[in-house]
Amino acid sequence: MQKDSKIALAFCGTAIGLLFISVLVRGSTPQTPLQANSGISMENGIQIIDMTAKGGFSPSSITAKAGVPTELRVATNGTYDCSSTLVIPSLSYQKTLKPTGTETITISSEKATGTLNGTCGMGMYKFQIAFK
Ligand SMILES: [Cu+2]
Repeated sequence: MQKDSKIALAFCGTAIGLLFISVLVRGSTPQTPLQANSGISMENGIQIIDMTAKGGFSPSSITAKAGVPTELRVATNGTYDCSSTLVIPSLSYQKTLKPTGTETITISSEKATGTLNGTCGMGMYKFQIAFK
């Protein structure tokens, strides 16, 4: 039990380190910076929330419109850390995503209310969507 959580910690720690390095590397090349709520758009009346999963979830804090049929699109790109396992308790959703790809999670307008919490497989990386 304790050994497991230590391994998980090391796992997450390594992932955070890699993310840090990738941020540093990315900082040297001009690219569109990720901003809060930059991942929200509307497509044919459906609210699309774009998020990436790699060394955690980005953006990890999102404000979206409530009562709107929503799709959460989680993109992985060479994601081998534990954020490739996505857990959203309120949707009874748990899945290990492909290392590279996009997973679409449908959130009905009834469910698009309040705060939706998600975590990685070990509950260390978190994200939150506040439907307002
Ligand atoms: Cu984790």
